[in-house]
Amino acid sequence: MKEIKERIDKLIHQLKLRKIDFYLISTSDEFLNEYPPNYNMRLKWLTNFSGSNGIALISRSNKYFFTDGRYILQSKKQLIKDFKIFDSAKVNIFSFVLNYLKKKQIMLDMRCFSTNFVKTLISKAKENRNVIVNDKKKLFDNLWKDRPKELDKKFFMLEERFTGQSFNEKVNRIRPKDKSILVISSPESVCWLLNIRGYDVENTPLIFSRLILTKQKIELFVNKNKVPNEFINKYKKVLIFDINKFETTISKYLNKNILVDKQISYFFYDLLNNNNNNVKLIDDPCIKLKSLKNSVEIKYSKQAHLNDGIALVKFFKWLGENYLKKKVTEFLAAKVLEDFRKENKDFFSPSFGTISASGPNASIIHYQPEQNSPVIKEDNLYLCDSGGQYYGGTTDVTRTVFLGKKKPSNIIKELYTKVLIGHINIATLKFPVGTKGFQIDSLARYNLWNCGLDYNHGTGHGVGSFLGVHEGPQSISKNINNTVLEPGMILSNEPGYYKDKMFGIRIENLVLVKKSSFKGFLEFETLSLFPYDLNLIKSEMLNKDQKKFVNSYHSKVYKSLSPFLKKNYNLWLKKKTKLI
Ligand SMILES: [Mn+2]
Repeated sequence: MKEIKERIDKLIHQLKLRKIDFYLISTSDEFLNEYPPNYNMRLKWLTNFSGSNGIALISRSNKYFFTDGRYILQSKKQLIKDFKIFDSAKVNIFSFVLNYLKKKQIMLDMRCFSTNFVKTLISKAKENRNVIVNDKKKLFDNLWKDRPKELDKKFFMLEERFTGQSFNEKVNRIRPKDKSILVISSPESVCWLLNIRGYDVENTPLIFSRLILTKQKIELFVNKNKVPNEFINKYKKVLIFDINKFETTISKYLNKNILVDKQISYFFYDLLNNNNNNVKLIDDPCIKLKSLKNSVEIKYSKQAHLNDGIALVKFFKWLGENYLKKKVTEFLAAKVLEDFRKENKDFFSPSFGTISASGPNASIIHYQPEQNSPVIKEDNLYLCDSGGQYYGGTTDVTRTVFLGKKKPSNIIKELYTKVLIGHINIATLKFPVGTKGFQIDSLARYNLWNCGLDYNHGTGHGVGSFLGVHEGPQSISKNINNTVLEPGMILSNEPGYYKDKMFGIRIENLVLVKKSSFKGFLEFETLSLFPYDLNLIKSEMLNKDQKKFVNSYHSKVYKSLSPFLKKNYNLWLKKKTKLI
């Protein structure tokens, strides 16, 4: 912690020299991804906060931190005591600046914040004559002396048998038909569009890149050392530039019609918005298209879920048999699970850092065990939220199990069953075409709400095809999101319940939106394949249809996985999927 204090003090010293009151810094980098690489984890380096969503606002006398419900407990643990922490659902950075700051100079690196963010911040700041200043001279980056280096590992091309759509087809769907210039700033969109994947981010096969598309030209901006010869030979129409040329290229545009995605960093938007250009902020057209999985992507997603189910059976059987005999730490459990996933030849990497949490640690929604993590304890709940990137598909699955010789308490069983009912409400729902995710979110919370309980995270997020484990535009959440749920979208279904410092329960499957047999209605097909914990289900709380769902899901799990498992695993799985 001494190191952290010194870093913050150095930053404050620099602010003083420049007569700046506050420095604003967040978890995102210039590519605005949820998970930046270690060499861009500025907030973590400065504050020790390792979560995926946080904003710090730092002055000589005050330190504020904003994060969402998933990370409140974690930030309290990781940050130095001087920070005052806010749940951004209640006080976010914008309302804070508006209500609590007056005539302050606030500096931030405008490369690392979206256009929307900076525009909103500037407008809120103005009201009390606060001024937003760009960290042009990289004051912050200059403080970070021992910054890790970027790796130059070559990217690779995904064959059409995995993507179901060629790069040409995709480009033709979004390319401007007139003289406009379309600027795609999101690396995820570029990877989807070009059917390429790489190694720039841990757990997501991303390549840091940008793309410019006109009626005639396709210009790719990427670290040239990462481009394989195969790509140069096959994609002859793509002009390749070094990623550093992006800034100079767009700053040269003059009198152009430019379409650019809303999510571009403010710094680049500002460059475009010069020289008499007509800049229109649009929804990145790739985002919607990539959310609608084609039949090939669905096929590979199902294959990935089958692979994943096999690994989960091996893992949970191993865990049940070993946690008493050996000292199994949360960290070791995560490692063993990863090793079982690795047995599959199509496994690429985990899809995020495994949340392997025993007892009270599971109440930290995005807890990640470190090497010195505690041993998994007996007669406790154990929560494991993990996923895999497989060639062609991405998975994300959570199971909460009771480990112990005693029986779980009645109250734990009741809470687990309430969470399960919410999960089943989503899994079995039929809903009219045109329904948006936020309109069904309360169905997952209904049983908890009626007891005055809730969970502090969304019910469902979109999931990519061998790409981001969190992707838009769809979601199931309390937050209003006007994206309509459409056939082909994949989402998570993950209600939970958490008791601070005591335990955590979450049940998560991925679901695919598809047409229902009722005309004009849609429904979900559950993709994940692993049983719920029968020891934790209070079956008298389930109605006939809910019991039927559990039984038919469990029989599907057994039927799907058993042909690929040896006899001892099947005996175990049979017990775990017996009728209730
Ligand atoms: Mn999830």
